[in-house]
Amino acid sequence: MPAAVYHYFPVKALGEPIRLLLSYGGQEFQDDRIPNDKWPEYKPKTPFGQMPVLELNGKVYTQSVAIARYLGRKYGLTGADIEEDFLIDQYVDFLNDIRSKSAAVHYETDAALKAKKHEENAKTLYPFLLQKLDEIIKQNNGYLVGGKLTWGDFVFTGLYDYLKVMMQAPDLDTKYPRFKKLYDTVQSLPKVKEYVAAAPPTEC
Ligand SMILES: N[C@@H](CCC(=O)N[C@@H](CS)C(=O)NCC(=O)O)C(=O)O
Repeated sequence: MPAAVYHYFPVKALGEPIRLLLSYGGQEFQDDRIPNDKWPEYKPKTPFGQMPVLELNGKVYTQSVAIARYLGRKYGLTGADIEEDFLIDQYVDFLNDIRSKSAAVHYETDAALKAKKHEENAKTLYPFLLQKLDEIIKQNNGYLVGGKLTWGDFVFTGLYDYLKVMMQAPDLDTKYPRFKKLYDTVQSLPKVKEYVAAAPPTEC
């Protein structure tokens, strides 16, 4: 068995930040993309009945943010002090709030209700949240925290395509060029770039 096996669905979504971090850290891993029809078989073997799950050096890790923070520490992608570490946590939680608010609409099964909820969010909530996020990146010289690369930037980049789809915002790159610039910065890190080039293409 390889030293690392990473289990997630065959999409980016919540799983991609960890694939990007493992790649950045030069950690070879088996990218085990479990399709929906195979999930019921694997689910009972996971710690909490959910993915992502990372097997590394004989240990099992789960919870996407905890894993991202752990790999961030491992690969020197933390803040300069506990104040910056706090800010990374704060902004990663904020990103996940944006994710869960847009997911609540994206996964709504009643089409009319979905359209209504989307219209409401697109009018005020999404612009409010996205402007806040843009301001954070502006104040931090193109990154989330401290004007330098941290594991929070990997969470942002990994979630970005998923957020675009869930918010029905294909124009996010042009509306908020700082988002695209940060995304490109992370995606063009040499080892990350190698992973991205070889990864199966998925919309989000
Ligand atoms: N808090 C968890 C949430 C994990 C989660 O929601 N995983 C979803 C996929 S994104 C899942 O495993 N869904 C299948 C299921 O619950 O059966 C984390 O951040 O890792």
